Parts: sequence; C-alpha cells; structure tokens
Amino acid sequence: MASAQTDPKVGIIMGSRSDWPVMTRAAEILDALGVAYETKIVSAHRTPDRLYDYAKGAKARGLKVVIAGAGGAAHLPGMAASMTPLPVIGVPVQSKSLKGLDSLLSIVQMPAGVPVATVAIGEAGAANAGLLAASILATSDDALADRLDKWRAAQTSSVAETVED
Ligand code: RP5
Repeated sequence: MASAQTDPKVGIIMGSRSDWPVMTRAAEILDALGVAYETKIVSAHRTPDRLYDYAKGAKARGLKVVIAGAGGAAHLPGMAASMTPLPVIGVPVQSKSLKGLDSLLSIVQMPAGVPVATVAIGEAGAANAGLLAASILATSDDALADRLDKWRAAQTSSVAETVED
C-alpha cells in the first residue's frame, strides 16, 4: 500500500497491510477534517531500508506529523522517531497472541530522549491519532482549528442524554 494526496502533511505508516483495517480509522478522521495525508507500508523488521529512507526524508518532503501503527514487537514508531525530528504518534495494533498489550508496551516504553506519543490499542487509538495529528497541525492553521472545533461540537451534540433518546 502506498498512496499520496497532494502536499500531504501527515504520513500514516504501518508495519503490515494487515494493520490497515485499524489504521484506516486515522485516515477517516483526517479525511473528515480536510487534512492531506499519505499512507505507506513500512516494516521495521521486514523493510528496514524502506523505514530508513522514509523517516530520514519525511521532514524534507513536507510532512509535519507521522502516525505509525504496528503490532506485536512494534518497533516501527520508535525507530521512526529516532530518525525524524517530526512528532511521531504511535498506534498499538491489536495482536493475535497478546491482544495488543505487547504492541502497547513496545511503543509506549521509549527511553528518555526519543518520544513517541502513544495512543490506545486498536481503532480508538488510530482515530485519536488522527485527531491528535490534526490538533498539532491546527496550532498553525486557523481554518483547520475551526474545522476541528466544529467536529468536536458535532461529537458533543451527538451524545444522547438518556438511553431513550
Ligand atoms: C507487525 O507484525 C505488523 O505491524 C503487524 O501488526 C504484525 C503482523 O504482521 P503480518 O504478519 O500480519 O504481516 O510487524
């Protein structure tokens, strides 16, 4: 998988095509907020050279934020963060054996000096990664900040007050 919109600001990378059903939730949020992004399969273990090239070139290509999702021995977000100055948001993808606890711990337990902003396991985390990336971009984009405010207001309005609603 590799796709690109014009002038992408967010790079969504994942360790395997099997991660896409989860990572698509980040893409859906960015679509809803009008944030251009690209997607690419980049495996820390199976395609280390691709990871190196991607992370080293991310900032120069105009990306502002990287969202990296992986499962199991999930080294992708941390390795990406070690090779780019861009903020990296790590999404722990649910694994078959350990339900994503392995992914979560692999991503969240970074040593001091190389931060990865880690979100929840699975689809909720991927959606929040999209929102977090948009929030970061919105600090220097008033139009996006306005769209994000409206998105949040719509979410608030959609929550019923009672189970009968
Ligand atoms: C990780 O291994 C990927 O991020 C994926 O979550 C997991 C399993 O990959 P596949 O065996 O499904 O390709 O690298």
